[in-house]
Amino acid sequence: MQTNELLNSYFANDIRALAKILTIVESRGADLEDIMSKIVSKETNSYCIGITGPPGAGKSTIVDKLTHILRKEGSKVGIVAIDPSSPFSGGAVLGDRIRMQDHAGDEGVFIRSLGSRGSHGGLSRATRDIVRVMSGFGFDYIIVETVGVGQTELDIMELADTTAVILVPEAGDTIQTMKAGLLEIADIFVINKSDRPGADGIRQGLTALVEMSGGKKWKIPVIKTDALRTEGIEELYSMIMSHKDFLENDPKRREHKAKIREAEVVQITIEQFEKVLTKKINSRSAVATLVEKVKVGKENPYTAASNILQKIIK
Ligand SMILES: Nc1nc2c(ncn2[C@@H]2O[C@H](COP(=O)(O)OP(=O)(O)OP(=O)(O)O)[C@@H](O)[C@H]2O)c(=O)[nH]1
Ligand SMILES: [Mg+2]
Repeated sequence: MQTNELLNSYFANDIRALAKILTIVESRGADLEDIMSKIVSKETNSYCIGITGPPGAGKSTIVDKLTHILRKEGSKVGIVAIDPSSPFSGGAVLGDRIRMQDHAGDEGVFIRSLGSRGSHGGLSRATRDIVRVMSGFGFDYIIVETVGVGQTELDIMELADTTAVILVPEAGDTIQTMKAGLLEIADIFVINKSDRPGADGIRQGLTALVEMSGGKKWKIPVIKTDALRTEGIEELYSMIMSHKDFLENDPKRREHKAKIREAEVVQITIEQFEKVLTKKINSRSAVATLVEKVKVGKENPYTAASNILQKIIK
């Protein structure tokens, strides 16, 4: 299908066109810039919710239950499940698909899994674009589920408007070692699996952590859930809505968004430059000669690389 045709179908709300565009986004395909620039120039109103936390904390179960509430409110929901440790797109997160089969056949819910393989090392870039493509398609809420509490999540979570960090009663050590990091990421703390012992202790610990950090306009709420039995999910939903209201009135939000856009344009430029450069390296015969020399051991790769760069810049 031609790019234009594909975009027309996408804008006409064809779910297959959406899926195809997402595949191009994941593989950072040739038409990426063209497609993205047309999609991004359309104003949208969608709200991005980040759900992050250690493996098996119950993130997918929470996403599933939240989706039910959002659907009842009449909102359309796009879900992106990211597993950076998975070499296969949609492999390790297959469980998510099964768990969320509940929503199969519901046109108001669209689920996409993303492993590290499809994204060519640019997981946060691919995720950002996937969220854009979903929001251009008209989903009111886009939920991004990501595993772990670390740097990748920080990157990815920058694009979420509201981020909930999901912990479990056994997470005492994680909280101790991750204090500052957790506070930086979380807009809401969730202690899931609160049917198990220790939930109240963790809750006190987290509340103390929030109190100590003090002085912020948004005080991070700490809530308990039992996602399996759908307990506390309504509260989580209402906390997300409170944070959404808070952001709408927060002047700092615009500054924050501006900073993200700034970082983004640099990222995109580098990515495009890399593509141009790769093309040139592969197409020039003078470069090929140099590469050939390296291959047979007549030149070292460092000197060759410097020479290649010189040739291309000229
Ligand atoms: N006891 C209990 N089990 C739960 C709860 N929430 C989820 N689980 C179970 O915990 C397991 C993991 O749940 P998931 O929702 O897949 O967790 P996840 O965080 O998405 O897992 P990964 O994506 O693999 O990191 C499943 O067997 C769930 O049924 C809860 O509140 N209490
Ligand atoms: Mg999951």
